[in-house]
Amino acid sequence: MTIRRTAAMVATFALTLGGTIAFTASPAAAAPPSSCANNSVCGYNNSGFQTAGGYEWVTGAAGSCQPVGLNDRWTSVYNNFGRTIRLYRAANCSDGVWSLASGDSLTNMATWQPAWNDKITSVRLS
Ligand SMILES: [Ca+2]
Repeated sequence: MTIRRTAAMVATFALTLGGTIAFTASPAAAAPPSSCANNSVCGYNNSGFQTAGGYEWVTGAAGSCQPVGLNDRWTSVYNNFGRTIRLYRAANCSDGVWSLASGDSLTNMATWQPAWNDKITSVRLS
């Protein structure tokens, strides 16, 4: 699992370099963390997108529901998927929903909304 994710990250970064001109042509929100690849939703165990303590990126087809690897551990999240995404507290995109527009992030769910901190289990890439 770890090896495949690393390979995917390299491929995504290569695409990012190739697409630099296209991306700078459109208005953008705050820049994503350097650890967060394009076309993905990045979740971090700690606040402030810190990679220490564990992080991951979730990607897939638009509209699909994806499981979170760091189940019930996300404290900060950045939506770098390019479309609105929805967060859920249970598997298969059930139990509550919180939408994040493209480029939006939650820097610390522990203070923002404790009921969601360390609760995210699945993501809808809508
Ligand atoms: Ca956490």
